[in-house]
Amino acid sequence: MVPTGASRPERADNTGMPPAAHPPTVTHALARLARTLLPLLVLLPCGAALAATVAVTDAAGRPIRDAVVSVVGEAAAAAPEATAAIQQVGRRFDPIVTVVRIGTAVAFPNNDTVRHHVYSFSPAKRFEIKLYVGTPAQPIVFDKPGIVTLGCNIHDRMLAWVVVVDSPHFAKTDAAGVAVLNVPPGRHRLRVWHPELGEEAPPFEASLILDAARLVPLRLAR
Ligand SMILES: [Cu+2]
Repeated sequence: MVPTGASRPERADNTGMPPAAHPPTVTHALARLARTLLPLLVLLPCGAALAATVAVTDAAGRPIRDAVVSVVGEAAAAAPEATAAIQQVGRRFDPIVTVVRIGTAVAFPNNDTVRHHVYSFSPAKRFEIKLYVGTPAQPIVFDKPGIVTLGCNIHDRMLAWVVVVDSPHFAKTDAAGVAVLNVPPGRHRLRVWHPELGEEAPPFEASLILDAARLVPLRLAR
């Protein structure tokens, strides 16, 4: 039997067949396979938590990039003292979507020569960093869960989002719509958010059985 790409990657590993030996279906399938195999090979000897991969698509089956996937209902530990950065470059925020755990301090380095004025009116975090260049001395600590929409007072087109999650397990999908979660195998309740859903929409949730050997489809269809 020829493995069908992403569905049973461990078979490909056992047979020693390189990805190139698979039917040339779609390059996406191979990319996903590689993405699935790599964490599998790295993490298998450790036991416990394994890298589980989910493939987020829209209702038509097209991959969705920059979707945030988090695991719901896991006990939250103390503040992680984590940090992140969202730069401004070319009059854009980079990255456009950032997912952080509650308590994360986010820096907003301005790498442009023009000044930016970063702000948010979102209930989950209201703040502003008035006209500045370089990196502000104080990062912004995101201390409540929710969706935070970022803007720039000078450049109306600048938009970005910070998704603040109350969960130790979260990831953002890549261009192929794939997110990697380091969770124990088994059933997990996943929450998915994407900028097109906006701040107000109820979160999309799905209960899925995850394991390290399978790319689990997650279709955003209500
Ligand atoms: Cu600006």
